Amino acid sequence: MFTKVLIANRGEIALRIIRACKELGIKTVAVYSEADRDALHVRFADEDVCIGPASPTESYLDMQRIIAAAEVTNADAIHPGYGFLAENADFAEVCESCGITFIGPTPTQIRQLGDKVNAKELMEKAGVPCTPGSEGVVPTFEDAIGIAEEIGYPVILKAVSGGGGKGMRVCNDVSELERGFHLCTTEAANSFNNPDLYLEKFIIGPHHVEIQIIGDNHGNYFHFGERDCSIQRRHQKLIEETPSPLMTDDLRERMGEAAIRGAKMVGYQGVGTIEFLVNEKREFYFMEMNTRIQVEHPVTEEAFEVDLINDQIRVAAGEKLTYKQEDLVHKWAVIECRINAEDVEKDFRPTPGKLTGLHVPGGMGVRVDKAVYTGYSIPQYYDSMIAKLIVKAPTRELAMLKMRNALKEFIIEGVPTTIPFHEEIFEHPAFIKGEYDIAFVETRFKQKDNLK
Ligand code: MV4
Repeated sequence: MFTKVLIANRGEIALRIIRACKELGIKTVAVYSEADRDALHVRFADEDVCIGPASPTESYLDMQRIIAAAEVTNADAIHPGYGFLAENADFAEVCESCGITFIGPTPTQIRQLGDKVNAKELMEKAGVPCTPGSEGVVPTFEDAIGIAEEIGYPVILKAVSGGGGKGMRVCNDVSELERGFHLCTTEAANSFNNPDLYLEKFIIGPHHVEIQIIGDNHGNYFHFGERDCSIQRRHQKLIEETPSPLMTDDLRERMGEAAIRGAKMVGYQGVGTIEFLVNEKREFYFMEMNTRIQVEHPVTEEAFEVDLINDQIRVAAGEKLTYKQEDLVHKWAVIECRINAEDVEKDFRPTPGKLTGLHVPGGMGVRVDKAVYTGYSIPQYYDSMIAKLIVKAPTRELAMLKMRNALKEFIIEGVPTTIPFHEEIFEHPAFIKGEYDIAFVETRFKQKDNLK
């Protein structure tokens, strides 16, 4: 096992990782920017190193500074958390070459799955259902038209190096495809340094359902069911839940098995998530694979009563997983609300500032993952998520009731937050019935803002 882990992150995930390390008897090193001197991850780690100014590129994204911090503190592993350097294959490689374990998959695996066309080809080979579309990169606009005519409109153009919704365009006919092809190519070249596009049939009205998996380096693979992440806005997830309202035991087993086949195909090591689109007919299609621990991992932890960060660290240290798939049972209905410092009335604009008052909900089945406290000033430089409210109950109805009560108890003074948004969602008849898809917030959830 590691003796000292450096956490190359901040906020609630840094605290989550520090806690897991403490329970494993591992010493911790926090790194922080000048904007994070008063952050809790600095206070709770055994050691801390200031790595630079507030700007992420000069601190949490600066590989050299992070490696230097690991070397001076003699850390034997780095946990990247999510975001920042978590899916940076070059960083994983630099860690390796410095004799520091990167807690995550290998650089090759990150690279293979970060290239969306390559990932899709691998999944297809593994027998994971994929969306009909181009075989690899579409070289020209003429090729795109040919493929679109074969598979039928609407189609979606995607950047090979894209992700998180950037560099995508839906096209309903030839003229939209012509325009879209050029716009998307330019956008991809500018954003990802790679103009390559591929094309897929556009799946209408699906859920975003992702499967949590883990692999050790002894050839053992397990899945922990699904999270439904369809409640999102501009590709920012707002609510995640399990079970998915459209899940059945049979579908969970089939998606779980498909996810494991995909992971096995690359010899995947660590925790990972396979994202799928699932339509009303419960047909599922591979979207992409995330090679990191995700924000919403507590949903799975609570539903299955597992500790994914603990498992992640242990497999990175070479330990063998001792689960049996049949022992991994879905025990609870779990819902997570992301509480962001954002003004819902002003197009979800971030609202950094001082937290003058804070009351956190509690009680049975209520978990709050956060790193803020009364008097803390939320910096402007980073993500606006300040807390995750996670509730679990025997049924979805009871979990929703618990969430409504917990949201009422959650008092944050000083900055506007997304709590009022969540309160509205949990009163929405369609959401309550589980009748939603990935377009719910932007189309069917009526907000004053959306009506303009
Ligand atoms: C799609 C799709 C419909 N059909 N692919 C969005 C993020 C990126 N990972 C892929 N995305 C989509 N791919 C096909 N063939 C719809 C989306 C999509 C989406 C997916 C999940 C959650 C929110 C979304 C919002 C808009 C579009």
